[in-house]
Amino acid sequence: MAAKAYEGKLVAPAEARFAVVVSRFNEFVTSRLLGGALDAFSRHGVAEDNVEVVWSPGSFEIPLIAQRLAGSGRYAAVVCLGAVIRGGTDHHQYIASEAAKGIAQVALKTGVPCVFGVLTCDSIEQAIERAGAKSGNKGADAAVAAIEMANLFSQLPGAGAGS
Ligand code: INI
Repeated sequence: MAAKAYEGKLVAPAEARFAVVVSRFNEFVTSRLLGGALDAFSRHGVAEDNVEVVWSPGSFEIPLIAQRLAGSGRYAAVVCLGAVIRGGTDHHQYIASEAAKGIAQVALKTGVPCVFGVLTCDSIEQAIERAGAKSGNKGADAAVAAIEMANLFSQLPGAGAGS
């Protein structure tokens, strides 16, 4: 028996709009994640007019902004970009875990794919490596995941917001 299978292609549905929420905290890293995400959208044929960028003060605030955007019904997916880097205290752990939990909750609550492109690193070097140096660009990876999810959701039964 050949069961029907669904699989997202790396092709954005026609006229699909994407939102990118990007944290200003550690901007020297996050601006590179944003550059990677915008480049990936462009190289996958998403028109510049169909990508909108919203700056967040820090990664902690990303979920609330993502919720507003996802709830608008305007976007096929929301890409969340930030860089949480370990400091001298455990402050960064609270920020990273709230960002991760919050972004997941927004996706589940709204039904709109919200992609986790928040780096959680022990050092600035690790963050730079993941923002366009030797470990690739996690912003680009997040944009590609958003395209895949938008494509998958355009096929799956039970269309949600933005699809
Ligand atoms: N925000 C980050 O995005 N990354 C960090 O590493 C970070 N650290 O470590 O402090 C950070 N703090 C700011 C935080 O996200 C909030 O903007 C702030 O606490 C105000 O709510």
